[in-house]
Amino acid sequence: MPSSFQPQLDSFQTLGYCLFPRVVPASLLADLRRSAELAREIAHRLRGPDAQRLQPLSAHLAPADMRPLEDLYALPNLRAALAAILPPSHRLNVATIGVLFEPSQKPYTTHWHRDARDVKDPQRLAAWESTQNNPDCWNQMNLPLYEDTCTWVVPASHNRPDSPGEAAWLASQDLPDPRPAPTTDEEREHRSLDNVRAMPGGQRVVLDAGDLLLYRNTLWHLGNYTPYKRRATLHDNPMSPEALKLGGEALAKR
Ligand SMILES: O=C(O)CCC(=O)C(=O)O
Repeated sequence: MPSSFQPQLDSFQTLGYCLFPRVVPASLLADLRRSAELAREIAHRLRGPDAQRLQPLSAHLAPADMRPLEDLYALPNLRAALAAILPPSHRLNVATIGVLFEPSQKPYTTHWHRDARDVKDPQRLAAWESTQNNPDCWNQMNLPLYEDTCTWVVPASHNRPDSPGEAAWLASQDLPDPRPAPTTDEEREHRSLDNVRAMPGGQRVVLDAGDLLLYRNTLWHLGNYTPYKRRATLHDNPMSPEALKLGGEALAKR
């Protein structure tokens, strides 16, 4: 492993995520943006103007429009970055890549979550916890094609149980919200940010076009979106089919 990846490896292991600047060259960025804009039109047609994603792109785009994504996954520096951080079992598969968009009408935020964890079902929760620290499972990446400040994380939450503050936030979600419902887009935007900032230790991740964010999706995280922040962020799970299946089986357990 090149010693230059050591800071990213330390960050991934201790904080649950790491950033690689400028993985995508400018010429490829242009081609990827063209494919992502085609995907945006399809997402809006299929899922409406506030569609969060289209995934997998391979189910929707013509082979010629998938070519830039194939070129992306062939980039030696992208492959080297993943090889430096992820276990040897990891795989890049262009068939599974998707793209995340901003809403074109209404601001909103996803809830804080650890991907696929079901806290209401003890058996499924135990199954998720049994894979939480399996390095083959739960690896995710974002590759923004425009500057992206939508993703927030709680650094270093990926490999531990909930802190008392996180547990209190979770419990608060079951209580009725005494605040009046927002009526304007600006009130909605502020309410989203209030909800984002209610999680102790939450931090915004700042990415520029062409950067790579690699993270454990066992990390507390969310996406906070507004129509005026243009977004087309490629999104995938660089894991082996076996690791994907293992995670899926843990989740399906009853
Ligand atoms: O938009 C993001 O970066 C995160 C999205 C996310 O966590 C989700 O959709 O579950």
